[in-house]
Order: sequence, then structure tokens, then C-alpha cells
Amino acid sequence: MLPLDQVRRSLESAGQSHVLQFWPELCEEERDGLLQELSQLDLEGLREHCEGAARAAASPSVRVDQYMEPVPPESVGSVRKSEPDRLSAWESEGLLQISQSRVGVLLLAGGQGTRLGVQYPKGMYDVGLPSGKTLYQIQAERIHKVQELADQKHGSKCTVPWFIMTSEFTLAPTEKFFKENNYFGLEPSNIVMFEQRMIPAVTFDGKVILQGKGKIAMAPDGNGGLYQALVDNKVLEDMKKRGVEYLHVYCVDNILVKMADPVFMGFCLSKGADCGAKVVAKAYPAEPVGVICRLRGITQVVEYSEILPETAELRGSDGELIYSTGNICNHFFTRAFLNDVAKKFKGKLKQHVAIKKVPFVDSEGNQVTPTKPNGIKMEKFVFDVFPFSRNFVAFEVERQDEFSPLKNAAGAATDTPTTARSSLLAQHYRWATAAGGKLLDQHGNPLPHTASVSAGDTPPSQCEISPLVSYFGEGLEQLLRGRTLPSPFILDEKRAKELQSQ
Ligand code: UD2
Repeated sequence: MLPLDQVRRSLESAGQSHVLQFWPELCEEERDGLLQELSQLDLEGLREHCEGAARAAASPSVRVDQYMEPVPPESVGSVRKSEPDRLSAWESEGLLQISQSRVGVLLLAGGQGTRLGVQYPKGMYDVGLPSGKTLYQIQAERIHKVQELADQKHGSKCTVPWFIMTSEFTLAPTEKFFKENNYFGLEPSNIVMFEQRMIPAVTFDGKVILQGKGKIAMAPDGNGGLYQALVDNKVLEDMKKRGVEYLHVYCVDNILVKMADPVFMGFCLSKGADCGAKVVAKAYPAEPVGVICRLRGITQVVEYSEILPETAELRGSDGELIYSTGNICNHFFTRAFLNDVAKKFKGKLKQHVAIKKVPFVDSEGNQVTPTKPNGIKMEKFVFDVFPFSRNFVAFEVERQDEFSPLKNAAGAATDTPTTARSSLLAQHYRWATAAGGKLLDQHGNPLPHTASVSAGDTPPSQCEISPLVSYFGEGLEQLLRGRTLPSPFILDEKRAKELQSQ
């Protein structure tokens, strides 16, 4: 912790002395807390941060729309348009790399989940599946299974380490949750949690906002804070020690996420890519996903919050959206590329401005809950490194198989616990019927043998297949062919063993 005098001088020279305005009123504990918080700030860069935020918020936002061009469809790889042989070759390559413990997964989990409105990290959310599993448990079990698939194929004993970026808001509860759940059966030493930086929210005239008399309003520095956090916490060195060469980076709330997806890994490797992104065709123009496009000839993502509605709505002569390649926050990076970013590019990442309502204490010491936006939060985006890549690739996957994010609380029109749950159950319905299972509805009536149940539909049966039994629909025929499956039907490891022995 820095001495008070030093902090006071730094704040003065940054034009932020008001931060200590209520110091005389604070008790010992509050003083310690504030000093601790201030000691962790980059005090030297504080003036630049505050003035920069105020400048950025005041300047008319530079519209990128006029420079946007769609990416040529032929430059985007695609599950739908690829021959089964090609897909299976990519998958084999991915599994080979996984079997050699050269692949890691990296979860971005430092966000506050404001839209979902829960007070705990989103990964701990239970969307109401018959099994009651949380997003974290589903992800852990998929890691387990993909390791097993790679081991079975190559006679190895591999590890897919799980790197988890948290923030001050999410680190402690995430650690506690993993511990209480016995790390979901994974080896704790292969789960590496680290913290991203927090930065102060700032008023429109460039002053740090006090959230309480002894507390600064802080927010994580965006998921692009990843690159600084990798350096701060020596995570790249850790990856190197473990022999990890390739990373699958993903966001916490997609219930269908294919952890360390061998097909995506294999695709990116076959193209010699150092950086890649999975995309889906956008469902509707205003869908809150960034779009992959070219800006002045360079492929990158324009975030949904920074594109004009009229641009998002543009359609070609075939009626399809022109900007349809939706980013789903599932990225591929080589460790070499991450090293380059850490050394050369992380200081060049764009700062994005978010204007928010930030509760504060006014100069008279009154607690105020603002009714209109009063604060600036600066954020970096994880995909803003794409332009630094030497060979970036995009890979289109099927939405119903790979993308159903949990963003909003129950009752919203899209991306809710209900839609996430339905997407997973619909997928498992498709897998079970494709494997020859005969599903029954809740009243015991036979359901059509159809594989067309899709993400938006309410699945006609509660059929849930544990990732420990099947990673992506494989291996189910021997268990389910010709069997009648009641609803609810939970196929976990125990049930799978019973079915095998019958
Ligand atoms: C993200 C993508 C968007 C689209 C969408 C799909 C970014 C910047 N935008 O938008 O283009 O792909 O996801 O679902 O990637 N996070 C942190 N630290 C932070 C802020 C966020 O780790 O400071 C994590 C957060 O916990 C989550 C992920 O980043 O896992 C995405 O954050 P979000 O849900 O706020 O992003 P969203 O939906 O606006």
C-alpha cells in the first residue's frame, strides 16, 4: 500500500484531489480500503485516463459505417458448406493437437452481467435444465469429454488447461464456487484464474467518480483488458510452461459453446491462421453481436453498439443482410500471436466509450442515484487485436448447434434463461432422434422422429444428455438406437452405463 502523502500528491498532479475530500470523515477501515484501491491504480496515467475519457465522450463519435465493406463470402470457412470429409479432417487435426496438450481454453468472465441482473458471476447461473447444471458445470464437463475423446483416439493422457479471466467482481465468488463444486472433477492445478484490471469511471468533465465517500466507482476495463491481464499475471509464461500453443477464447454465457472445438482448431490450423473468429449468420439486423467486416480493407469486428441501424439493416438483391457475419465471441489465437500482442500491440488497442448511469456521492456528501447517464466507462474489446494478425480467418458455424447466449433476465424477448435452456434441450432432442431413440412427450405419447427441432422452439421433450456422455452428439447410437425415451430423460454417465449393460 502506498503512503497517504504520496497518493495525495499524485492525485493533486492528476487534477483529482476531490477523491480525498471525505478522508477526515472516514473510519480506519474505510481509509485502509480507499488507500488500497488508490494504490492499485495507475496514478501516473490517471490524468491521461480522465482527460482522455472526457475528450472521447465529448468528441462526435467517428462513424465507421462509411468505410465498411462486407467480407467476401468465399473468405469465410463454413460448417454448412464444407464436405463431411473436410470437417472430419479438421476435427482429427484438432483432436491430435488436443491429445498433445497443445490446446487451452480461455474464458472471459470478468463482466458484471448487468443485463441478466444477478449479483453473482454469470457462469454460476442455472437456466433450469432437468439436471440443474450451471453454465460452469456444462463447460467443465465439455473439457473433460474433449480430453477423453482425444485420449481415446491417440492413446494419450492429455490436459486442456482452463484459463479464466475474472475481475474484482467475479474472482472471489468464482473461486469459491469452483472449490465448493470440487472443480467439477477437473484437476485444480489445470484451472488458472487471474484478474483483469479495473479502471475508474469518470464524469463528463474528467473527474473520477466517487461511488461512496471512501470508494471510487470502478469498472473492469472491458474484455480487451485480457491482453494486459495476461502480462500482469504472467499467464503467457504459464501457457508456455504447459506447452500450450493454441487457445480457444470464449465468452461465459453461450450455453452451446464447444470447448476447445476440435473442428474450429483444425480449420484455423489448416489455414495457418494466427487468429480466428467463429461467426453465425445474424438472426435479425439489431441482434447484439458485432459484425466481421472490412474497414479500409482490413478485416475486423465492428461492435453492435457502434454500427448505425440503417447499416445493420442493409440487404443485398437476394434479400439477405449485407452485414450478416455475426461475431459470437469465440476466438482462436496462437500463443505466438498473443505474445506479439502483449509485446507490441496492447497499448494500441482502441478505447471504446460507454456512457452509463453511475451512482455517486456529490460534493456535499449526498448519495445520488442518477436518473440520466452521468459517467464514462472506457472499455477495450477482445477482438480489436484482429487487425494486428498476419493471417485472420473467420469460420461460420450453425447457430442452432453453437450459439445461444444468456444475456437477459426472464421475460425479455431474446437471449434469456428460457431460450438458452430450450436451445440445449432442442439440440439434445435432435441428437437423440438422430441416434435412433424414440422420444415420448410428458404424457407418454410418441414424438415425431424428426431432427428439425431448432433453438427458438420449445422442445417437445425434456431430453438432456450430459457432456460427460457425449461432447457433440457422438457415441449415442449404441446407447439409444431403438429405445423408447420418456420425458424427462436425463442421460448421465450412470444411465449410460445401465443402458450399455442392458
Ligand atoms: C460480446 C461481443 C459481441 C458478440 C456477443 C455475443 C465483445 C466486445 N462483444 O458482446 O460482439 O460476440 O458477445 O454474445 O466481445 N467480459 C470480461 N471483462 C469485461 C467485460 C466483459 O471478461 O470487462 C466478458 C464477459 O464476462 C463475457 C464476455 O466478456 O463473458 C462478453 O461480454 P458481454 O457479455 O458484456 O458482451 P456483449 O454481449 O456485449
